[in-house]
Amino acid sequence: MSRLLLILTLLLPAAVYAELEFGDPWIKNLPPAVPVRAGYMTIHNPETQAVRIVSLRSASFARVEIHQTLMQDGMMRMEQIENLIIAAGETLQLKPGGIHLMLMQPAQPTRPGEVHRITIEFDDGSSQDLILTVRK
Ligand SMILES: [Cu+2]
Repeated sequence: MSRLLLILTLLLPAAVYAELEFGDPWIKNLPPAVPVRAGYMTIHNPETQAVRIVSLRSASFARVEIHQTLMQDGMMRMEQIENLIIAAGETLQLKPGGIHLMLMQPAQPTRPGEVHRITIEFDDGSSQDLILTVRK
């Protein structure tokens, strides 16, 4: 009996730890000549503890980063957020002109209607998958 319990425990996915809720995750489509895409959504942390995102990856893009858009001396520029912390109960808006996912070098030209999977990795070693839909 205890052996069975141990096996069951080992089979549990690590992603059980942090379960973020994603609202309306989407990617803004751009012509094939443009080497990056931006991803937007709301992220809600329903847990009683803060979660820290340390990296993102996708088979669809060479690199995935979290960026923040800043105005500096009247110029728009983007800065990478290395560790995005979402407080307990917090809902974060990723939107044009603010925080966004930066999806670099698509493996294939993106098309409206298709979906892409991104894996989010947390500081405790767990991960969670996210599906984004490409829109015009
Ligand atoms: Cu960016």
